[in-house]
Amino acid sequence: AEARLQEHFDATIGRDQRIEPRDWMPDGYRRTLIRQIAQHAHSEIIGMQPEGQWITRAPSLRRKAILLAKVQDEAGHGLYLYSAAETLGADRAELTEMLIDGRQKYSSIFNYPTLTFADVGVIGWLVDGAAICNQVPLCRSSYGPYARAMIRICKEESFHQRQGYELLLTMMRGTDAQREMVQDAVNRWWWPSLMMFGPPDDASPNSARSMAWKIKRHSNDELRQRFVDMTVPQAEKLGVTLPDPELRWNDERGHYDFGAPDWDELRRVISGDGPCNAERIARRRAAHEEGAWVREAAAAYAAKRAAGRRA
Ligand code: FAQ
Repeated sequence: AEARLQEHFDATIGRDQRIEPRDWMPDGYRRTLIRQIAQHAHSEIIGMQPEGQWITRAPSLRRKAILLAKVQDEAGHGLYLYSAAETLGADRAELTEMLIDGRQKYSSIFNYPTLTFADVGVIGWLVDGAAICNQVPLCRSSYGPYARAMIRICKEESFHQRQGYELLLTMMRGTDAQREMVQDAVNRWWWPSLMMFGPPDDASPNSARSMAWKIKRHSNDELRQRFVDMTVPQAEKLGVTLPDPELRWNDERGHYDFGAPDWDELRRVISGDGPCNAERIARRRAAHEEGAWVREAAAAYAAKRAAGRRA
């Protein structure tokens, strides 16, 4: 019977149709999806912190309103994604526990500090730009609830990217000091943004399997190249320099050549030793503990309602 189920699953993937929660799926497929979706959800939730720190220091009411909306969207994305993971049988409370005790990962990018308000613009432009590059193909991921969640998330990410680019355009029209702030932020965020796409293909243990299952549609290096090609003209328009001496157009390939990120740095940051890892997790743990009374009250209220209905 298992062989027939496997055959049906393979045929569904082969026809580019979606796998839905009630369908049979191989254990490895389920595990891989829970891993990737949970990491993605954790990234959205931890990703609220670097920019969130600027909400009280935004330079105008308009910038504050935009930033508040963006950070709230990220909370929404996290909740959406936890729900998608729950359709696979994962327990959200358990996923949160695994995040705060270090058993599950979140994106390396959120372990870098936001030093000036220009960082808010550069996160929108580069980090959300990279996120879009990576996530648009996930709208065609083989698992239905994940793919559908990505559609809405990508629409919101595109607003996030634009608000960042518009912020930077405004700063570049400002004073020399503002232009220097933008360039400094670009220098600090460029390489970590390239690392968001993951290790190079020959060092990416999950890629081949995930691509065969059509969870991932492109390899890490393909998407990294796509991001570079998309971003270089935007940098020129903005008037900033990307900090890579090897960056140049390659006519033969029809793509930009670029230097290699520091893969040791990525390994260090992923394994918990980045500039802000400890701070990010401590903040998340504190928020979880401070929220315990809300969860208890909600559970008590639900129990009371259920008892009332039985009476
Ligand atoms: N950071 O074999 P692969 C956002 C891990 S966007 C940390 O290549 P895979 C929006 C990887 O998990 C950011 N860990 O793995 C936003 C694996 O570890 P494991 C979130 C990384 O899964 C913007 C190991 O290394 N986006 O939040 C990283 O095939 C602004 C080997 O790697 C997503 O999660 C990394 N950079 O490919 C929010 C997108 N790279 O689990 C707020 C969905 C790799 O075996 C503000 N995810 N690792 O122990 C994906 O597309 C994939 O999971 C990749 C990694 C491409 C990230």
